[in-house]
Amino acid sequence: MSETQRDPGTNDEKDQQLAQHRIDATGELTTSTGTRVDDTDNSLSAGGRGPTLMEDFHFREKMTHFDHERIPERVVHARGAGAYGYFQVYESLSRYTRAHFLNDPSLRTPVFVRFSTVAGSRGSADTVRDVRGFATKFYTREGNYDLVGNNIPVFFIQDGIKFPDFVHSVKPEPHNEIPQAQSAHDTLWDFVQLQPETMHMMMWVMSDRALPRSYRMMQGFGVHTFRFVNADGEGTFVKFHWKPRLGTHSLVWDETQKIGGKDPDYNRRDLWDAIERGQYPEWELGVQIVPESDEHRFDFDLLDPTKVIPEEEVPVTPIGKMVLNRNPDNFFAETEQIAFHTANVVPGIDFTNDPLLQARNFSYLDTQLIRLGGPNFQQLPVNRPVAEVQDNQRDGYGQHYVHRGQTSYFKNSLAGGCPYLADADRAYQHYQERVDGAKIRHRSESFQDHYTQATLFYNSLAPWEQEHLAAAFQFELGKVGHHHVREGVVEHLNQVDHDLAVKVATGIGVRSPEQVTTNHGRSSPALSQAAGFPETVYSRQVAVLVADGVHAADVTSLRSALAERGALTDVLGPRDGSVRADDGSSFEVDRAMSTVASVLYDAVVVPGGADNAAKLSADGLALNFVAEAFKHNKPIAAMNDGVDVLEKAPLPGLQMAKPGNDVQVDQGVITHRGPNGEALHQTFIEALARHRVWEREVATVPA
Ligand code: HDE
Repeated sequence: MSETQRDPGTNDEKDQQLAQHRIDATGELTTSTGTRVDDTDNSLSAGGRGPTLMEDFHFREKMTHFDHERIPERVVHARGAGAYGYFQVYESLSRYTRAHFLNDPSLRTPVFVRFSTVAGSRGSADTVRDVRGFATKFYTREGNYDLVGNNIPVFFIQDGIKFPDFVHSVKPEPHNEIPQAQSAHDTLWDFVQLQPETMHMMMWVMSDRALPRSYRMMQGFGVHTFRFVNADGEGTFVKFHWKPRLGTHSLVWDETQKIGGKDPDYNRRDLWDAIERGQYPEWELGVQIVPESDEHRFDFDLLDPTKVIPEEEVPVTPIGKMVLNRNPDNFFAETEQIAFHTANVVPGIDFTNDPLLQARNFSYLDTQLIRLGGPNFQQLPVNRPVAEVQDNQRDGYGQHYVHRGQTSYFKNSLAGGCPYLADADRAYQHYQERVDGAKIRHRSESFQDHYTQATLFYNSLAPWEQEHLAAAFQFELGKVGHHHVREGVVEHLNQVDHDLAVKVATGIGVRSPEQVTTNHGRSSPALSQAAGFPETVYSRQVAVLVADGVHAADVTSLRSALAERGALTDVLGPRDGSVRADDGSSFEVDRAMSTVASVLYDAVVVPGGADNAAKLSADGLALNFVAEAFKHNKPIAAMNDGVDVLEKAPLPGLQMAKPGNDVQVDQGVITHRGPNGEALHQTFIEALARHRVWEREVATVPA
């Protein structure tokens, strides 16, 4: 987006600060030291066919810089995409926290958010089965605050000392570096079967949560219990939740695998395009507040990051909203070089003794020292706070500040004592928690229940979500070569839910276990993605299949009905350019069908026109398009002769409209034969707003 197209709301303090660092390509080519260059295609050589000369400083500089262009990728969360925006609190939270950005509802705090997958490397596909990172840097006036969360509210392990073991097990195996960005392999599942604290998280990772339709349709969670501290020094436990305005939605497994090939940048592109279109993604930040006096009220430990606080027990209170409204100018400079750290906190936000959080408070700075090449990475434009920085840190690689004066120590008398100590009421004050205990290596007894909440999660899912989860376990364990590992996981599943364990065991060819426990039967409806989301078609993508002879009015009227609600249509033709409409006019297409696929759309429509239908019915690509959309539970609509195309596609025997029928709906396939093509708009739009048609029987569809 050019400077002039920027949303005026983005011209915030961070944007202004970044403006000083932006460079546009203009004028004459120079070396990095500013000497003008008039030939960058031929190196300096002794004669036309002779050796290249050492003296060619332009060649050497160009090549040397190129040779050093790469930095280490993140050891986890290497693949990501990010954007700028703002956060605004609804009402002052001063009762709980003194954080200035959470006290002033008139303030828009600039943010940068980076979404990521965990296991894959920087160039891996977006739509793999994985947790998604959801990291937010708030550039507050009191310093940077980072909320480094995920789209799943629990974690694999309880103590950070297990993190290297866990990551080694999920990453590609070390002998052959296979598989890339996949959890379906022996070492991960071996880790799981030997470390039962992973079970709750594995249930989430095998659920549809690990296949988000869009970063814009994903929840975010701080995971740990954090602490708010108010101006009187009183602490309150807090869990953070991001809730997307568009609801929480997922892809289906077969679809994600195909997108991995058709468009590996699917989630990254979706975020970028939505922001470029001005359809700014939004989330509401909510908190679960737990008074300190309730610390031991729950049947789990608040410090255990493998547990949620069910929303039915402690509701999530919305406290503010975040809007992402500006794409970065340069991926490397901003999205790659941004450095998040759980220990970047501001007064009023503090930690708890969650052993995973404590470990993170060490790891992020440590890893960034090598990833970003030394101790001055906070000076990189994307990382610079908007708050004033005055420290006595000096020198080091890549020092950008020109510190003036004689002193870089505290106390001093030579610089008037500057920088001097801040007043206590402006400075960060660590929460004065009393701690007392012997030095031991021992996991607390209160961390020992690994199954109750795994069962709670499973019980909370809709039947189709449970089916997807069981299929995911079968798929993943089906890729595990070691039989004892498969059996080990089934033993743990048996502790979660016996029927689930039997189902998975049958699918992967291991002996079904004896029932050892009874499912407790409790559920937490808020954990399901099945209901409770806003039904909207805003920013949804609809494919319209056309060929010569299309009844153009069917397309234009649908397109305007969808556009009114913020949905997008792509008219897909047999070739780029245009097709001939049934009234002889020329009708423009957006893309050639062969360059896209049904997996890149939320729904598909076949408009009327006799020739159109005849051509599409004879086109395997079009028939596969429809069948695949059906297989992936997407709404499908057809008008008049367009219904013939659906009848030719390999779909199960569906009820479709006959001439003169009203709108016919069968398993989310909406058809209409009659003079008024608009008759089905409303039904189609409602189906699209519900995201998918989960009750469909898709097993027999060959796609
Ligand atoms: Fe991270 N994690 N993590 N993590 N994490 C990193 O930091 C780590 C954990 C999360 O977009 C690394 O700069 C340890 C939980 C996100 O740049 C590293 C432990 C949660 C991102 C690191 C955890 C996260 C990271 C890699 C267990 C969700 C990407 C590069 C004690 C609440 C941030 C880097 C971005 C990145 C360590 C567990 C989220 C190595 C040791 C739990 C979103 O420092």
